[in-house]
Amino acid sequence: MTKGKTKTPAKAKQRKPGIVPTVSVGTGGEWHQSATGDQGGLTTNQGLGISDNQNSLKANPRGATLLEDFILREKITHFDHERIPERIVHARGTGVHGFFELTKSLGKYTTAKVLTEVGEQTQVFTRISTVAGGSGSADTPRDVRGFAVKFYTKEGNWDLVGNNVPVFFIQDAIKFPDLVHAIKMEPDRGFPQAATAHDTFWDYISMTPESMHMVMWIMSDRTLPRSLRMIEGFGVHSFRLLNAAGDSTFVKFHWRPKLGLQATIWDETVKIAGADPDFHRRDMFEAISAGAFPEWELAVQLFSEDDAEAFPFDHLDATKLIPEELVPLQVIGRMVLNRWPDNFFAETEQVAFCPSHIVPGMDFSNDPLLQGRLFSYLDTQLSRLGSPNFHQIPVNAPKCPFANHQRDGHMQMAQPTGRVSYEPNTLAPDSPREQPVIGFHSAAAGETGAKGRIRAERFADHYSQARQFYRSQTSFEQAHLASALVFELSKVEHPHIREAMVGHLRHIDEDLAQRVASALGMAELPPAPAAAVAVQEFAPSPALQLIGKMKDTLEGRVIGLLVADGSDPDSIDAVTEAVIAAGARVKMVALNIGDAKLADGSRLKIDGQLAGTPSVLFDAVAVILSEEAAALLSKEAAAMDFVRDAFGHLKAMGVDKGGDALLKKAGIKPDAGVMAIGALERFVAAAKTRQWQREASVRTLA
Ligand code: HDE
Repeated sequence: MTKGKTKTPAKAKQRKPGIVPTVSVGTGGEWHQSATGDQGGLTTNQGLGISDNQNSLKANPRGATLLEDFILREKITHFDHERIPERIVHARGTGVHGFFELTKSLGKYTTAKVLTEVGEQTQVFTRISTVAGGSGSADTPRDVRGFAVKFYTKEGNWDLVGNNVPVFFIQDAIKFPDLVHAIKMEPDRGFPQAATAHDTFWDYISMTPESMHMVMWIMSDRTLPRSLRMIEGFGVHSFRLLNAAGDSTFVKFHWRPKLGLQATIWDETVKIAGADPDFHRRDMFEAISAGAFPEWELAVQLFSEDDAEAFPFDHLDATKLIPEELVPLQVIGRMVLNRWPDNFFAETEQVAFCPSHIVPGMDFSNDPLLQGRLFSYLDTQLSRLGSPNFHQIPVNAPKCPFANHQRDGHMQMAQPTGRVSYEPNTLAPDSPREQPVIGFHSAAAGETGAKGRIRAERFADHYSQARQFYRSQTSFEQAHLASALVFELSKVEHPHIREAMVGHLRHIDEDLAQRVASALGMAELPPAPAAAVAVQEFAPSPALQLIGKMKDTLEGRVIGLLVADGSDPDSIDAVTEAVIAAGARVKMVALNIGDAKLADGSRLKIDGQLAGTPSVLFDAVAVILSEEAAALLSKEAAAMDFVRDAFGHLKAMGVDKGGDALLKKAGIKPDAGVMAIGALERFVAAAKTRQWQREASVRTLA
């Protein structure tokens, strides 16, 4: 038998020892050897060879450090300035390179080559982020995920800067600073970090009825992704496509993960934050290193101005979505992420996305949120990256030629030649000129009506799609959503805020309001606020479920095997083989790291020590133990937690006799999701999903 079949992630690309990269100024990120130091030697930023990198210059062996030590000062000064301002939102992110391949031409609707040249591969850089927390916060708070893709097209960079939720909190950009201030740490106390469960957030939301649809999404399991590889992405706003005749069609963009959607259970999420704050980043890193490249389909919803008129909502309102049942999705391509950045700071931190980066054949809609974003991103990059030349940073630079007469500024890396820096000119016939035919054109959209600080009338319906979302969910998802509201509102100190929120819920669904009110200990339902317009009854949309979008696969999943000295090698082998054949990875967990000595005397490599490798890190578990080991582990709190949590988090569990004994000690009453290790097919099938029916037996949900 083969032991320890765990696929160890391939070693990340490493530079040869001894070849020390030095500066990269003006070289587009290529490293080169020092000019004056020894070959491959350490130098200052001026190329001066460094003779001693361990001792600063002292007046005598026990004397003061001298101000003269310019080498020490250069090194410390550079270090002191290593951080740049983090993003005010979306500070915590994971970035990966890859490509986009078009599979269906949209030539009828657009001239954009990235959407018309079937088979063409366009390089991309994708950054997936949380919104609320700082750059050092954990990966797994309840939060929307940003989903930003930079396409380096032949016609310039196109940034599709979306989220993993198709709607947003507000309808107008002027509200964004207030919304973000309300979400972030409260300014007097500096907490909570990366959490909406506090007074200022819910105070603001309770005063903002347009947020109610988004509230349904963020309280659903969509904001607890199992992996960044298992989330959808949405462009959120309507954009326009323009064809050669100048005709315009509205478009919404959707990313759909090949691995399907998968979420964690709230209690599990909380524990993951402690067990591995980098859970999502590590998962992506390991997947890329192992060659398991995540993939998404790009799909579009296309519709005309007339179609839009007939919708029972306004598509320019970012708190609304267009149900897939109303305008079906057309898959037009795929994105594969296949290369981890060489350097986190240079690429993931310095990448600058701007929704204003579009290419000829595309245009914006009048969505007032999008219109504000068109200003905000360029502005924020200027303060974050400190210079109008941020487009020269390799990760931001277009991969097609680009040229204009913009000059100078902080950190100018290019060295333009010649005496002409203006257009038109007669002095430099080869200098860049306007491109009237293939250059960017805006849609010739007519604008009428009086100027004013106005909200379109049809934006006033705040509850209909919130109701549609809630009523489209399975009963399990509804219970999670109701319980999430209870958790969040229970952290709110001011009763009037809780009551105002429950009042809003009454417009969405009386039963939901009642469930939340009861769990919050309210004697009676608070009054509902006046709604601006009557709530419309929309047909349920199953596409809004997360459970409905899970896939029947084990790919991308990790199964944990709890083993010990004396475990049965054949059982370990059988589970490992079945699980790997189904596309998952396996990790061995034992009381101690190193090797376990199995019943036949062979040795098995252990991947994780029990105390640091709880079952929350796995999608399903198998417990394979000798009876002596089971007795020993029953005195080990981490082992008890391992099985109790796996059970409580609705995971499939495979057990042998010893495993079964451990479960008994832990007080677990086995159900259909707990099976003898021999029932491999059943185990693999159950590991693909959660044991939803078990939930009522392990948790009181609202
Ligand atoms: Fe952003 N948003 N946003 N946003 N956003 C930023 O730009 C802003 C909104 C989104 O991985 C900032 O570079 C305004 C919606 C993503 O680097 C900033 C408004 C959607 C990222 C900014 C919105 C997004 C950002 C902060 C309301 C989904 C991370 C740092 C009008 C469609 C990109 C930065 C990355 C980042 C402004 C609302 C997505 C401040 C004013 C809606 C994925 O410019």
